[in-house]
Amino acid sequence: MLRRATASLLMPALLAAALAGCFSDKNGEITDPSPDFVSCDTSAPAPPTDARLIRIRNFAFGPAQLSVPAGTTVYWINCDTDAHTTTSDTNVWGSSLLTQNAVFSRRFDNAGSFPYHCEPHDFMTASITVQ
Ligand SMILES: [Cu+2]
Repeated sequence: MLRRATASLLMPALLAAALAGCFSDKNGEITDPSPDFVSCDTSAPAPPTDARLIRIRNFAFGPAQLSVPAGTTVYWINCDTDAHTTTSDTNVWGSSLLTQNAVFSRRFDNAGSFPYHCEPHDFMTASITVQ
């Protein structure tokens, strides 16, 4: 009786969390499928002028410092077997846990400095400057 009541309460919450994880994160999105240049393979084609790629590899964002013109879409791909996030220090965006080869993207329309980190690994820090 108690077990059934608990399950019925949990199911909608779990479903909502699963759907949110599939389709969108806060102020950004999980990108699936991704454009060709979004790859852990460093011989992938260069991004178009309105996009940039950040690879998460060996517990670091690369490049850690990125400067882009306003209107640029930034893609992050996780090249590690461990899961990581891209999480704004100032609550501007936040991805869910990205498993290996998962991609998150966000378009930066406003100028400013946007420091971010990885939620499980607070030593992983980086920033994006939008001009
Ligand atoms: Cu991490």
